[in-house]
Amino acid sequence: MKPAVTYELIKTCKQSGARLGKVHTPHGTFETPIFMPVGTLATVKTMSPEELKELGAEIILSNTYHLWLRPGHDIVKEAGGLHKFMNWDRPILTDSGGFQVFSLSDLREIKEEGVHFRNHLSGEKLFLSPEGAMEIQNALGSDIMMAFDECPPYPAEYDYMKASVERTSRWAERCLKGHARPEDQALFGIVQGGEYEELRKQSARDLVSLDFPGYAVGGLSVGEPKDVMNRVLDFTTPHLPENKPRYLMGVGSPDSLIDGAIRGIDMFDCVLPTRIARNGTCMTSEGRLVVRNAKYARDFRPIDEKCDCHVCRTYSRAYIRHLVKANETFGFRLTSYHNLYFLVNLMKQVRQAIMEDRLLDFRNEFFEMYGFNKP
Ligand code: PRF
Ligand code: ZN
Repeated sequence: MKPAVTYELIKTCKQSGARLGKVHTPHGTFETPIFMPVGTLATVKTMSPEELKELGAEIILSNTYHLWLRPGHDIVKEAGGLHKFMNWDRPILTDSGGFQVFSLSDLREIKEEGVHFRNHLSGEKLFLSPEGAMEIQNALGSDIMMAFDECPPYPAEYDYMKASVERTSRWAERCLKGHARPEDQALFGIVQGGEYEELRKQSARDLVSLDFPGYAVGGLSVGEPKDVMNRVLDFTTPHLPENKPRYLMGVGSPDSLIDGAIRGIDMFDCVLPTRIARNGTCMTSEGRLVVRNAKYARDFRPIDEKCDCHVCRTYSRAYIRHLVKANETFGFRLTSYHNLYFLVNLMKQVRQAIMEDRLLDFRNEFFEMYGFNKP
């Protein structure tokens, strides 16, 4: 059977090794490298699907754990699946819940069968397993489902990490067995192993032998320094097949998107642009701009003078500052829109630079402007 999701390599950047490609899904095709906005609760916070399309989003992410707790995957299924439920007809990727269980709930207990934990809303005792995560994601009907994994904290001891990687591989196999809709939903495996080269290699080898239609690199952006993340990618992506998409989970700072693409990553997601937008922080070509700041009270320029998004063409820093300070919802919609546009557009520029074999030059120019090269 042809997998529900396939990867087409268009070209490799001669200067950096980054990949330009296309991912084909049952809800359409998107070009990679790509940034995926996060819609945890079947909404990208404050944004309508129409606005997401207008700003150029091609695929969004949602969460198994949150939709399981509310409204319940049975209700989403009854609505005709997540695409219909939330009125988004482009591709959707769902995370498996593994990571959310570890980051949101306390009193969790990891067993071979799955994870026991408490509902972060009600305190009720719950259990999630590889089979459960598949059943929920099959009900949601996402184009790309993620395997149920363990994302250990950073740093973790080698022995703990080794046992965890081996369990994650066994769970991945159970996920494949439990997956009921391979004809129209693709299941991606998640490589773990922390900062340990040997364990990353082992994890990749285990998962590649199971022949998933795509692979994620998990367990990064969990508090490790940037150079550790880059080093882990350097020794992990070479173990992943060239004809399948590669997804770096939970990464969304502009520098890491560029550095990830250079290391052969095709897909990224992060709450960062929408989360910082809701406290009035904007991403701009010259670095972060905290629009709440008093110095913008009479600044009638756009958030980013180099940005051609609807917000920057229409509204001023002074107006947005006023809204954000007054806690007006519209202010958060404007900062969210701009930040998402900024990352979606950044990836467009990354793809163009790959096309022109100049991604390392683009990286240097961008880092210079964004302020990463400053002491
Ligand atoms: N596993 C899963 N989801 C994730 C991660 C992971 O390791 C991360 C790591 N940054 C973010 N989201 N399933
Ligand atoms: Zn803008």
